[in-house]
Amino acid sequence: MPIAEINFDGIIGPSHNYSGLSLGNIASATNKGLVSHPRAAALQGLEKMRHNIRLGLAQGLLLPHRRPDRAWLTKLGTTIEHVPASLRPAAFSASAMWAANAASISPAPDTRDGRCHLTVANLRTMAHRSHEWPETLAQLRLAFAADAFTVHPPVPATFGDEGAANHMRLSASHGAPGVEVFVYGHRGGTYPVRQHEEASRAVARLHGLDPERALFVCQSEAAIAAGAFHNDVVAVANEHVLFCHEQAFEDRPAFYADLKRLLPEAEIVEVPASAVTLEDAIRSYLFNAQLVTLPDGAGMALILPEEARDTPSVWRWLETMVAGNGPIRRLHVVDVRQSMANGGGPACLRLRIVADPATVDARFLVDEAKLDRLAEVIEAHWPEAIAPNDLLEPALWAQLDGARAALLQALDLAELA
Ligand code: SUG
Repeated sequence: MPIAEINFDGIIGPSHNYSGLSLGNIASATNKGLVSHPRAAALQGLEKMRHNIRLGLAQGLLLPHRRPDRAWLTKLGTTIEHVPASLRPAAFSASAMWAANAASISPAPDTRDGRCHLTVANLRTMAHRSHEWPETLAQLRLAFAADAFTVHPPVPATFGDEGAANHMRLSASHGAPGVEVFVYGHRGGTYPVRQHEEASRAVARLHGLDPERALFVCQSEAAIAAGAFHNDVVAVANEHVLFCHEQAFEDRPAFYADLKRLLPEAEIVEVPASAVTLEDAIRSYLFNAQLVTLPDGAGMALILPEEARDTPSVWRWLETMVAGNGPIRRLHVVDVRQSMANGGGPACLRLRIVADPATVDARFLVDEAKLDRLAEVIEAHWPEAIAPNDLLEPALWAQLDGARAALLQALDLAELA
């Protein structure tokens, strides 16, 4: 089978909760302390996958991580029974669901050795995400064990790396050599910068990219300060199309000129601030859409969160766009409200890998029948609701352990136990 885009969605874990852990992520801060609905959340995630399978797209999955993370607490000199309140939510976070932060990917056509390279993100800036990488590494080493891939451990934690959420690839087609764009931050107003330039440059070297075809672009301070804690909150790319907000990058004329020089067929669909403010873009997650190429020459489509349709300036702009003659032809809306309430839209939930699906461990690929089986596991084992104080309850810890065991069994992935 030829090289294709495969989206690996993170299954939303049974400990999904709203703890307000991410400074600079406005939804996370706003919804701190609300009651979450892990079962509904995970089912929303499955329905997004089903939606995309029905569009004819290849679909994979990544698993929720073991929560509470007792091994991490051991390293911090404590246990789940004695953990201080300041650390407890971080030990329970289901944040591995946002698979766009799992790793950075350079597909085979871009690399010196002709392999697809993956570097696991260290996610060092946020405590609750800094302990994702060991299990992400274990899963990726299993899923991408074939010779077609090289899976790298994270770059040293001195330099923050948040994976594919700060990386875009543009190419004439998925199988053609691409231009890889690494977006880092220098300043974020009062908010932290999560992607460090040195981490991005290290990933490009590790992947064996042609230095002439890798661009390093600074995210605008205004975007980070307005709540775009990752570049994928203000920009997304697919094949030859870059879809972005006017204020996404610090020096956009230089970036656009470099891109056009390296990929003359690049089309930049820029949304002006006069039509959609940064605030509306961030509130609606307009750019956290999945921009996909539809099979059978039907052009490109945006898979958007419902919040984009609910935001008048955004929906007006989108309807005008698809009525015109641009490369993005269709709009699809999905309900991922439980994830959105923590600042994770459709694109956050997926890690995009361009590869031959036949080279991936089939246990990490999904079809509708597998989604049906997963829905049964989720219905039976995921908590209906989690309120902040529930994290103190041993009955919840036991339910989380049971949910994980049932999922691993359903996916035949006992190696991860
Ligand atoms: O890292 N939210 C995640 C959202 C990640 C979105 N991913 C991309 N943009 N690709 C984050 O800020 C909130 C968890 C909490 O507050 O309980 C959280 O981690």
